[in-house]
Amino acid sequence: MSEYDLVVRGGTVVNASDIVKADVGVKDGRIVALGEKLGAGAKEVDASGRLVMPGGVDSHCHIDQPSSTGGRNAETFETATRSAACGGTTSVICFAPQQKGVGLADGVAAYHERAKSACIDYSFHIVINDPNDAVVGEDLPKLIGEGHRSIKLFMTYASNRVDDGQILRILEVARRNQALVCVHAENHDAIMFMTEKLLAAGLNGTKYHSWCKPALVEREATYRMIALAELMDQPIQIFHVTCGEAAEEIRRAQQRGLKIYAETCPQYFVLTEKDLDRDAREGAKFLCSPAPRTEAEQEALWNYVKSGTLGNVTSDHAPYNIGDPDGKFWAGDNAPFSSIANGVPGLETRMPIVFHEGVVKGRLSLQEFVAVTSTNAAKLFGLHPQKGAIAVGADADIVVWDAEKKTVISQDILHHATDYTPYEGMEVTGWPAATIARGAVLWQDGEDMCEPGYGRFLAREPYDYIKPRGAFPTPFDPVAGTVAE
Ligand code: DUC
Ligand code: ZN
Ligand code: ZN
Repeated sequence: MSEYDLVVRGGTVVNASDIVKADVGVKDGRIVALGEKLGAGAKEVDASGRLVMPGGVDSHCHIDQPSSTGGRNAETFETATRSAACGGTTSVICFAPQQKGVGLADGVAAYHERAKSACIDYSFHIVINDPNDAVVGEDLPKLIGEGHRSIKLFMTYASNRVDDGQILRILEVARRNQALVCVHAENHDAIMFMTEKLLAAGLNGTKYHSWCKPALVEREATYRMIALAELMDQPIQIFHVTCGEAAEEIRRAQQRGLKIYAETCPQYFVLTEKDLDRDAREGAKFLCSPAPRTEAEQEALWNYVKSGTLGNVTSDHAPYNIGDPDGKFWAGDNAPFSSIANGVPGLETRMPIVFHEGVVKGRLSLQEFVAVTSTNAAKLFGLHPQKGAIAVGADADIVVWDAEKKTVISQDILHHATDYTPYEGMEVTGWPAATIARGAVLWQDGEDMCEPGYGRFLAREPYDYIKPRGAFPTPFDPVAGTVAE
């Protein structure tokens, strides 16, 4: 009988902390041995000449979810997670949104049902757009207690946005119940004002999407959100940072010891506002929020990734079909930029683009690549060391990486259900040779072996990153209602 269920043999194991040559032995879905010349596995994956890294943890993806700006999401949990696995990702955290007219608990239960077709493990951020008494007093504490340890709020989008008073209520309930608050930070009123003015001036094209929401609307909202979090002593994560000026606010807050975390996304490394300056059919492929910026901002972002201000890189996968009347153009073929569904698909291309732009171009070490694509998100969302590490006792979530393989990204080779990729024609070096999730091989040398329903819900217990600092700006604790001695 074989000693192991699976051995990944002969590769170079890269963790966020170090690099070693080792075989990886797997039993019952977990890593049980790391070492030289391990005994036989019932199954063996040859990793010689390849990197063996923790499977990706993509902590920001919109799957089978209604859009904030109209349009039908193009993916089911099956298609999205299949595509993620083929791109080296083994866990996703997506969104269970509060839906109008449906109690929060019922809405979340409906998402658990949909997610039953997932091919890889998953967890949820609970999206709150109406923090009423029932939600903050009853539903949310219960859901957090059941392992949904992160909340998402939007500072913009008419259908989702919460105002500063509502934000404070959400921060309060998160602090009381130990959950992280994740934020889409853009100034809603400024965006609406600019949009009205642009449309009134006849400037409707996709190019003007970036004009209605310049970097300063992101910087202002980021700064405001940090201030509100500081007032409540509540850890937060700022989602999809696109520019140096917002990242700088985050850096300053971190330097003062505040628990402010932040991510960026591959689209902000490789797309710019020039991609929006095309006819609507083409421009819509790149239309996402916040808007893609400039090449100078791309370089600025890398510096903040390198220094750790921006700790993880997520896909913000938000797929809307170009050719579907309910997709990007749900409001009609001639819709202005303000009525085109926001978002780009990217679960499958996230790791290859970060590897190419980061490691191949000399901006990141291999360990930093692992940190920003896997380990840091696992830590930030309470999944580490079960996820995000090649270590004895961890889940056997592994990507075997071919660092030499050149691939031209194109719609033909991807496994998502979206009808385009914004990265069509981009050549990258580095692609997953095999993806293994809890010991099962899901993808190997071009063959997809994903099984719908294999993925499991990841309930999350309280953990260090979401513990408050224990310091308010005044002696008054607004959560407990007490005054410090
Ligand atoms: N912006 C969002 O806020 N969410 C999904 C996609 C997008 O572009
Ligand atoms: Zn967002
Ligand atoms: Zn998003």
